[in-house]
Amino acid sequence: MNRNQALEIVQRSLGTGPRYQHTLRVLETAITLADRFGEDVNKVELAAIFHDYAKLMSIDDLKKWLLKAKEDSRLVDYHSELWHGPVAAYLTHQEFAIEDRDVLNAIRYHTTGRANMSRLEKIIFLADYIEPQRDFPGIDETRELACKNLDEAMVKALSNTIAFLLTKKSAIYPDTFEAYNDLVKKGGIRF
Ligand code: DGI
Ligand code: FE
Ligand code: FE
Repeated sequence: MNRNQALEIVQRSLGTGPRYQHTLRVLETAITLADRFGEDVNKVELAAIFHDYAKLMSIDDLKKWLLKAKEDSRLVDYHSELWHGPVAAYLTHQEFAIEDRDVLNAIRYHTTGRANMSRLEKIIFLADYIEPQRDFPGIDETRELACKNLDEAMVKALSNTIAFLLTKKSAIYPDTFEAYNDLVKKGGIRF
């Protein structure tokens, strides 16, 4: 499937409004990161275009698809914001015959992160986090780090997200902690 076919499919689900515009910005940001870090641009394009494919689904429908996909049963005990990634990966595979595991995992884990993320997974996670219209505390530092080192940018993005969730007393999905732990340990444990 090429870029335009994928965009057409996603437009049918997201329309051309803000969520689609976000997808286009993630696509451009992800391509910049792919060029910088030598990732396969076709894979990056597919993963970026489909990453929020399920974003506008109702919570009931997302839950139904999680069951059908035999997804991690813990997900239903965490924030429903996390569910659209796994559902998008399932539907992209089932409905559009995208078979590339790395592409599917980049879509699957863009909401949560996980330990041992591939370069493609990190690129999609970060592009989603730093696309030009995002405005979180600490975003500029994450953008600067993403020009130099994907792992350091990931640690920054994950720690920002975890800190934000702590301020809200939200539960934190274990894969997010595992992504963070994995990357800080690889960078050398600091006490
Ligand atoms: O779909 P987007 O709006 O583009 O962004 P996203 O896919 O990153 O949305 C996931 C959001 O879910 C994230 O920004 C914060 C929220 N969230 C709630 N619980 C968790 C969580 N994010 C992570 N990583 N881990 C959680 O446990
Ligand atoms: Fe998302
Ligand atoms: Fe997104």
